[in-house]
Amino acid sequence: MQVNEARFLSDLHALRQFGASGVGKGVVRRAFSEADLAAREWLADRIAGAGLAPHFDPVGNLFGLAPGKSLLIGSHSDTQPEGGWLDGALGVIAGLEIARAAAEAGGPPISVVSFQDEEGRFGVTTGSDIWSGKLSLAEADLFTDTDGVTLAEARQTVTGQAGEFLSHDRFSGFLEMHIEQGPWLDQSSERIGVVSDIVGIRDMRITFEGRQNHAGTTPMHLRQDAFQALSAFNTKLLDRFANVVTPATVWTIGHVSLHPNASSVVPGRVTFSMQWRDADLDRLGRMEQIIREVSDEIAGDHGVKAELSPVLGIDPSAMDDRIQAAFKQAAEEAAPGSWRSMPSGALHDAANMAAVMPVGMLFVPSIGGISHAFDEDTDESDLLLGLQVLARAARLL
Ligand code: HGY
Ligand code: MN
Ligand code: MN
Repeated sequence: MQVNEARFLSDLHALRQFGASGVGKGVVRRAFSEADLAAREWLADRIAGAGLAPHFDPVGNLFGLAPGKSLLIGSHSDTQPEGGWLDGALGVIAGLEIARAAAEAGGPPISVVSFQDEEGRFGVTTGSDIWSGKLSLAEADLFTDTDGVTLAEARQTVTGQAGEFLSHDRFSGFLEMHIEQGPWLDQSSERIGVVSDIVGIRDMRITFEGRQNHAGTTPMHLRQDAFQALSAFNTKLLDRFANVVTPATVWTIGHVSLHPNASSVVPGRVTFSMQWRDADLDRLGRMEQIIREVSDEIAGDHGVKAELSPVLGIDPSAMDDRIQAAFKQAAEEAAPGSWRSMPSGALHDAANMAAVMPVGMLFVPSIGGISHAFDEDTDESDLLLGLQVLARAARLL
């Protein structure tokens, strides 16, 4: 099996054109958007051209299937509202190239996948959450994006082409190559990361409902101001978390929707995302407890009503030992002394797949440690080295 580097790079750049933002190599390709659906059609054509069978499942995960039992390689091709060109796309196109090269060589049987909504427009990693069986399609159909669109509505666009959910038994394991999206490889000038574990994540929405009123006439002491409640919530949360977190723990309020969002109106309502990540399951639980306590206290102090959504998430997961060993051997052969074993602070479909089959992940460096931003990038030589290490490991396995 011989991978074709020029064909791999050409496909990677072709995928970037779907939803190209016009800012550097940035991409806007949210799950189920026009750009995402067009990219999936293009990918299905490339899959068919590679001699693999394209298969869409009911949530829009796209597979390129080799006959019989196969190794599955891939990632996702949707992006954040402002995304880079490599997050997800790299792993999908690397999977396509290796599956194509294997088909040309007459084996081994390798299939490719592009999961749908890894970036959590609706859930956390929606397509693989559902396929892994952790979440039912019926439950997920009720999830809404930040504009109130449900997954059921969004996936109407793909139900026409959808087949069944595939059996996990079809696959002997799952490999995902990804950009690191953090600073460690870039800072150390190492070129490959072999992932040991993926941290756990929890994600929810919180609403503080106060009283909308006139910003000139309402005395400060009579206000039930939703923004002030959020501001105080954040301050109190930092203070309480300090007793529980480690330097590796992270948490983010990344989406805030303030109503009615006008300068002369005391805000009556705020809805915001609350996300936290850590490698320790117990710590994730203690942080949730603190979030609930602080919400209650803020509701009392500010005269607002706190509503907390159900908590979504993925537990911390370990990568398969045998696959890690194959990656380490392949990395040492291709880049002697220039790789490391490391945990993943970002979430990946591999974390869901670890519950149903042996899984491994490979990282290449992110320039400046930047991702989930238009200027995310990686040196071309590192993209090609990653492809070669992934192909070597696939052969070893
Ligand atoms: O947020 C994450 O870690 C992933 O990119 N969805
Ligand atoms: Mn990703
Ligand atoms: Mn991402």
